[in-house]
Amino acid sequence: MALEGLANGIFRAIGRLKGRRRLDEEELKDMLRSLRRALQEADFNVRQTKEITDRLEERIRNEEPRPGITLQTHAMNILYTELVRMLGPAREIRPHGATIMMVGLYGQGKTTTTAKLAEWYRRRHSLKVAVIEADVHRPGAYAQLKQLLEDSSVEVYGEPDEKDASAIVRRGLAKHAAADVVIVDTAGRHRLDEELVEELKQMSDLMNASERFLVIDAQVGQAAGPVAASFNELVDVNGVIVSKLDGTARGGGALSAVAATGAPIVYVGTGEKVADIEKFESDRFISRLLGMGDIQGLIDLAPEDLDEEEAMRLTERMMSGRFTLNDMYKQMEMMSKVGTVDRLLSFLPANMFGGMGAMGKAQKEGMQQNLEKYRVIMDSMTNHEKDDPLCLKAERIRRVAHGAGVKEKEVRELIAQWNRSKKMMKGMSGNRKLSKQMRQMMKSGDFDDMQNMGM
Ligand SMILES: Nc1nc2c(ncn2[C@@H]2O[C@H](COP(=O)(O)OP(=O)(O)OP(=O)(O)O)[C@@H](O)[C@H]2O)c(=O)[nH]1
Ligand SMILES: [Mg+2]
Repeated sequence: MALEGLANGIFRAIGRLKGRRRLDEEELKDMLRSLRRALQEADFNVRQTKEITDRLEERIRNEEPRPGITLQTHAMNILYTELVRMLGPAREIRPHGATIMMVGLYGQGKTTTTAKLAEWYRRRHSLKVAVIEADVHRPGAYAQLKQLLEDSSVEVYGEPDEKDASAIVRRGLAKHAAADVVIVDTAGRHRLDEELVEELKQMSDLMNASERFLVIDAQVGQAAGPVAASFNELVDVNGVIVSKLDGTARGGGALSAVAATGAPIVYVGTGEKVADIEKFESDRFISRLLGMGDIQGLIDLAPEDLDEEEAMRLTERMMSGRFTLNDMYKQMEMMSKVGTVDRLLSFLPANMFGGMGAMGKAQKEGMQQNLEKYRVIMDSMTNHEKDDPLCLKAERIRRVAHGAGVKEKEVRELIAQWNRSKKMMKGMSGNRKLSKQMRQMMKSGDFDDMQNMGM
């Protein structure tokens, strides 16, 4: 997960409140100091760090947690609100009909992000997408973009030998006039100099770009602020994409510094692969960071071949408290389609699956291997057994193990896993606030009120 260090730091600080009803002066100071350190390590600046910790201190001193809410949850909720406020409201992008110009300094991830966005719009919005490579300075830019999209039906336009970027854009736009959305990758620079400014302005005018997306590497931390501000002034950036959030401890600083300039963060990059992009909405992002889960993000993550209706049916059943081995099987099937378990778990509340969200890396890898094995075992079961795993006593277990070519112990493990998942599902369906929200969400098809469910 991105910003893992920050999350751990916050958990360490707020974790001191676990099981406590109040704090003495020294404990409170200790907790705030530890939180301050976590924020600073994530490269939040001094002012932002102070703002957040001051607010927390004030509210912990003066507010009683609502009845039934522990001091720890109370503190988490305060932090949630403060961080969301700091990162600002989301901006909705309507890609249909858009012409998008990508801008940014050298090596920030423009070309990679161009491919990521193209795939995102093709997959998530079912749009016909074309990309144009207009970087005439970086050798091999066209080949790079082409390669990133080699498995995709996105059209890649480029003229590797042409030196005039505007000419490429003009011809590319003409050729792909029928595309629903066109994304143009441009050249980077060492810094924003006159020449680049001219080139960008010219190109922006030429393509009449409806979106001007600035790509900034999260690694630069707070320095992302001035970069965003200067690009903003020149080409009126209307969306910032913070890339490489996966590879740095300083991402918190980059995000907060960009937000402070007033330019909305619209996506974040979380890896080198084309699929490693996420829509950025501060509330959902922070909710995940603080282990509260992000259901919409989970749905966004699902690949196109995931049966959404099936996912809904499954959710409904989960909420009803009924959960057969078949349900778990389907759930696992979805998980394996989504990609790594690790990625999936980062979207779930930390206490889901009996704390699986907080599993170590080795444990998570272990789980991935288990998925395969469980699948084989279940294939040896009758439907009745999958519906009602409790009927699996010694003799049936022996038969299933034999059929699947595994040890009996492994069949028992599967049943134990199902038992744990079932308990967790029960816990969720017992959470009335959550069930109500889930049901409403399913009825209205509006997922936005799923945020901060406080599971
Ligand atoms: N880990 C990680 N790496 C990324 C991400 N986005 C881009 N990269 C890597 O960063 C490097 C530079 O990315 P490019 O897309 O070539 O950057 P660029 O801005 O087009 O670079 P120039 O065209 O040279 O200015 C590549 O090695 C990418 O794989 C990300 O979100 N996470
Ligand atoms: Mg490039």
